Amino acid sequence: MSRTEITAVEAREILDNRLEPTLRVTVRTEGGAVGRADVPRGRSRGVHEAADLRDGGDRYNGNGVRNAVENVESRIGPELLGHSVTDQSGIDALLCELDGTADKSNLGGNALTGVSLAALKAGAAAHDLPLYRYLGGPAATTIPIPLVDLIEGGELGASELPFQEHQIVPTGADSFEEAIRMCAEVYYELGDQLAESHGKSALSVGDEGGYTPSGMTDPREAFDSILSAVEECGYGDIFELGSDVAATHFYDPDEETYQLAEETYTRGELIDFYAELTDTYPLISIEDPLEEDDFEGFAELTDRLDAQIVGDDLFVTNVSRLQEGIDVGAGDALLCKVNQVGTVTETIETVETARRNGYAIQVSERSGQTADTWLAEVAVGLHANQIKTGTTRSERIEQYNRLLEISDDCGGDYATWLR
Ligand code: 2PG
Ligand code: MG
Repeated sequence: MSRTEITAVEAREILDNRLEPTLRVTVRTEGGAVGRADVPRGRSRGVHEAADLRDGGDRYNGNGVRNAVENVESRIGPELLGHSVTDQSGIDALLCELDGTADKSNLGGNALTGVSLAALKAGAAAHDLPLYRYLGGPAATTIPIPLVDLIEGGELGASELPFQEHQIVPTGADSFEEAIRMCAEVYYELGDQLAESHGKSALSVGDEGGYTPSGMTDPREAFDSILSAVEECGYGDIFELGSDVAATHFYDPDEETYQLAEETYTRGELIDFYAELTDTYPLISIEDPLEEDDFEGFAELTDRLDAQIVGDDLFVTNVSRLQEGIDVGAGDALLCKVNQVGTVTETIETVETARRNGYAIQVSERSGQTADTWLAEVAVGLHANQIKTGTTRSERIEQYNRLLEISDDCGGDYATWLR
């Protein structure tokens, strides 16, 4: 028996930052290597994502994952025994075969994600390498630029803002450490200003740790507030702006219109609105500006605006959907979420396809996750030039803390913005 052979696959139900259940999967090898991974969960999910298997019933309002745990331990685990953790693509192919569905609804995309990531971590442990180095090789030395969500709306924040995230992007920083410090200082200053303008309740934070000022309904007001804090800190030349619009969530498919607060926009009007925003603000990244099946509209925006257009619900980290986008010129950045597609190998394939076609890579958290720091490792290991992992709350901060360590560990260079 080789030391890298899998001898046990275990799973349990744990809780994420929303106090909702998720899976923790452990893979053990003959040589004593252990890989343990927690599975994240989105709230503003795309309809084309891999299925997230939930138990239903009353327990945890239907969100229990005992069936997914059972699938890992009884249906997946026994099939993996004896396989080497170093054969990630073989393990992932077997997972897909065992599931046998296109959307991973048989065993659960969450069950597959947990096993795939735990095997990856066990592979790193078996080689006595940090995960980012095992995944990315000696060239994994770039620390991605963070897109930090300072004001939250949409499905993730208790505010009336239609856009989900209003981000700062420290493209002008010299190092990741400096970037994070300046982001933190802007965050404090913004808090002071919002408390004054919108009352102390504005300091409540959403799922990703951004502020949720009540009474703010216009994205321009959010961008103005952020820029005012940036200016007050004297960091005008460091920061640009980004947004995850998550437009599907305010799209009315019957009317084919978008509802932004009190105003109804046609698709064309919304595209014009983005053009106005990029003319007015230093807005360099717009994620999901239109509903999740509008490849054509994404292509129009990619062509028309200088800002990068990021596909999240559009691509769902799925290589076929990305290829559809590449074919028509939709988007020029990939949002990368392992659990959207379900395995590490499929994620790598999508990322490599994106890179070959000139897309930027933004590795992203989910709004529901734990303090497991595989996200930071995977971002560096996949040579991503951007990371999105929220703002305050420990499950977000731990990713920044791990990136700070990785930066020291590998003498990492801070990434450059691609366009
Ligand atoms: C998004 C994400 C994370 P969720 O839309 O990009 O920011 O939200 O994880 O809820 O899908
Ligand atoms: Mg998104």
